[in-house]
Amino acid sequence: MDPASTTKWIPGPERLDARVTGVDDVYVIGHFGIAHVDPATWRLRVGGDVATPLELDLPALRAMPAVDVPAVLECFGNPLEPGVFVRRAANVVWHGVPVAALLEAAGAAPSSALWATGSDAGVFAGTACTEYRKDVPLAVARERAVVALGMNGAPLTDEHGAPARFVVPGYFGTNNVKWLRELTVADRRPEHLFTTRLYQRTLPGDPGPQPVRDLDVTSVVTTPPDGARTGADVTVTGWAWGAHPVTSVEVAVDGRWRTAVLEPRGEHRTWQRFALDVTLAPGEHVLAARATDAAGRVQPADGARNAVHAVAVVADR
Ligand SMILES: Nc1nc2c(c(=O)[nH]1)N[C@H]1C(S)=C(S)[C@@H](COP(=O)(O)O)O[C@H]1N2
Ligand SMILES: [Mo]
Repeated sequence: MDPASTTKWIPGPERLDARVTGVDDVYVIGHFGIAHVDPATWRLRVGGDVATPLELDLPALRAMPAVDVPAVLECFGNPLEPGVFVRRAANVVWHGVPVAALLEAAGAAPSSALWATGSDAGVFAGTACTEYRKDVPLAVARERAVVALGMNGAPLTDEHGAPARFVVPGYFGTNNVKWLRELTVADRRPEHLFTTRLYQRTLPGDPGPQPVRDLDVTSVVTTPPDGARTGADVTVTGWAWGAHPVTSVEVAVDGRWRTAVLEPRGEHRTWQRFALDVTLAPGEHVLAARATDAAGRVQPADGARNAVHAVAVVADR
């Protein structure tokens, strides 16, 4: 990565045991570093293919009806090494204004795309950018995106995109544009480093490279932590998530897989708790978890960014 880009904090899986990740344990990524936006002069513009372009200041946005949306926030990974699983993930509660209300107020045309533009700019991967920009299908934005003003009951911090941030639950973190300054209704995808060049991949069956949007099926063991000394009786627990509900999680002790207890996902695109009680013989063991989702996707054993997560422990007698 370029020196300007910031990876401030990537907590280990053992820090992710809480259902709602504390703000201090939410990883921080900024391709051009961390922006500092003056909330007094900040405006959100809603434009492009709309009947009435909007320009809202912070009090105006705060005055609109808001919702609380728990959702997984996960980084796709280093866009220059898309096969490497960096395990930057969190589960947070966004507080914000539904994008549908903004589109309604602006009289958005029935177009195909919504562009979200951030206030940060700089050089990444040798390319100068005048903004950070993403695009998502307009229908998806209308269905579930929010302009978030808060995280976990507090206003957004600068690191996480203050004063306002675009959030699409169920999509990879890259789509959740921090320091949001503009939403643009359009009938095409924008040409940009972060839309059509990076954060693309070709999955089996795809006609060509596609933007990374839907979260992969993933699970992570949060207890016991890697390297732990345990007793004989151990509950292996962690979180499983993806764009689709996770329908089963298996836990392996030294390569022998058993079905874990898994909570259903519920209304929001959050992560789901799994747990399995196991009895370990004295000595070293490898504990692993593997999730399957409602679309039939299974975490691969290795060689993928969402490969099975394993921890090594030592059981005392
Ligand atoms: N404006 C802007 N938004 C951005 C980014 C960025 O560099 N600039 N990085 C994206 C990426 S790749 C991720 S994973 C998430 C990280 O959000 P966080 O730092 O709040 O965890 O922000 C996304 N939104
Ligand atoms: Mo990311």
